[in-house]
Amino acid sequence: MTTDYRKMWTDLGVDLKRHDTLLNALSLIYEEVYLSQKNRPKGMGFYDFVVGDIHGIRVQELRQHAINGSKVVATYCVFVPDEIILAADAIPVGLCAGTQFSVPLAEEVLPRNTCALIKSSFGFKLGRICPYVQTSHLIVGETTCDGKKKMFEILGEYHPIYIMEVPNKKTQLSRDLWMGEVTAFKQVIEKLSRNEVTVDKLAQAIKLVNDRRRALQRLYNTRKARPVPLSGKDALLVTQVAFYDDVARCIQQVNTLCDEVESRIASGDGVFPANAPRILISGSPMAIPNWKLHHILETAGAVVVCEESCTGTRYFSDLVPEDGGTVEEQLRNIAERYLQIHCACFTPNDERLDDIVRLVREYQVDGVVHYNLQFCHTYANEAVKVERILAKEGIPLLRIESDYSDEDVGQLRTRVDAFLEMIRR
Ligand code: BJ8
Repeated sequence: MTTDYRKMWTDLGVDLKRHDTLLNALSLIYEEVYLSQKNRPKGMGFYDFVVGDIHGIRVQELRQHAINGSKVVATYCVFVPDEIILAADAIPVGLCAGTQFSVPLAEEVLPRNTCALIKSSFGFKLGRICPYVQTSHLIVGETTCDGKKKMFEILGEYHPIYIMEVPNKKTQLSRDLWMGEVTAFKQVIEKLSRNEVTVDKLAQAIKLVNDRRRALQRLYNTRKARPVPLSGKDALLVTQVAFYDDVARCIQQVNTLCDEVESRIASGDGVFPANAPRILISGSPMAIPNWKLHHILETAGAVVVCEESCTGTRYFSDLVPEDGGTVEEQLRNIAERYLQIHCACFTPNDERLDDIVRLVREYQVDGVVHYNLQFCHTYANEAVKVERILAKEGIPLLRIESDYSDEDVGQLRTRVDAFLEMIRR
């Protein structure tokens, strides 16, 4: 990193000592996990730069927006509609919560038997480690799972917070409740930003966020090729960065990468041999810098071709219809689209099972790895149904439960090796 951002971080109240330790550790991990890969697309250079500058330029941009009077709205879940935030000239930023670094701090307050994603996000605020949190004017939480819901109550003692109630069913009653929540959220954001969400503004924002979804869909489509033109690790990183990058820049970078990757497909250039076992990972999201499972799989000779998760297909599948003629119609379109996210917080959630089977076929998958973060009860319990449907379809499955620490890496490698051996037979 060439620019010295220390003054900015200090002004934001970041604990520089802890922050230095985090950035040093991240740079070592990135080198080992990412820069060691061979034959990566040139377009990944942008993402190498972004990670190398992870708390630099983007934070500076957000801070400048804030100085100019815009509001920064931080989120943890794909249920919070970016469209509404953007339509009010505010900036959404998806917070990362994928590192073990902030977990011990969180455990001083929260129960240890809480999922790593919850502890990691809480620890970032508690330890004043993340400049994105520090820059934000409001954190928007949700009621998707009990652990998060109760953590947000405590997080509210440290930062302004607003909670959206996500229903647990997809009945008409639940749809009406969710429409009410989306409408109330618009009012909260209008009040925060002091900007009205108009039909024109919302139409522009819907189109912009859809364009990001289209770009990511395009990238994922390239992973259906054999041989695969980019690694699962690289594709995961592109999605992770999309959560906090400027939306227009994200669209442009992803499409540039797609141009290159599509020409690789045309010339038969791949990053793994054509016969490498093709893996679908399904389950809990992997927030940056949680690259553990992808790294284990891809250094064992497999290639991850798709993620059925909120840092994968659930983030960008389904567009918001762009033809709403009134704000109410647009909000209904937004509400309906977001209810198509098949998170395990819903009961029943059989659409997710259908998605997994469909993705296995579309991406020519040889085996599924079901991933759930330790202490995440919704995904752990839903794995029972995933196991049944995949057994019925004759698709091999490996169930992994893990956290952000390195303690189980050896054991995971052994299990992954055995699974790949079984697939190859
Ligand atoms: S829409 S998956 S991003 S809630 S892993 S904190 S569920 S105990 S992250 Fe998620 Fe939204 Fe659903 Fe997606 Fe709780 Fe489970 Fe932890 Fe989780």
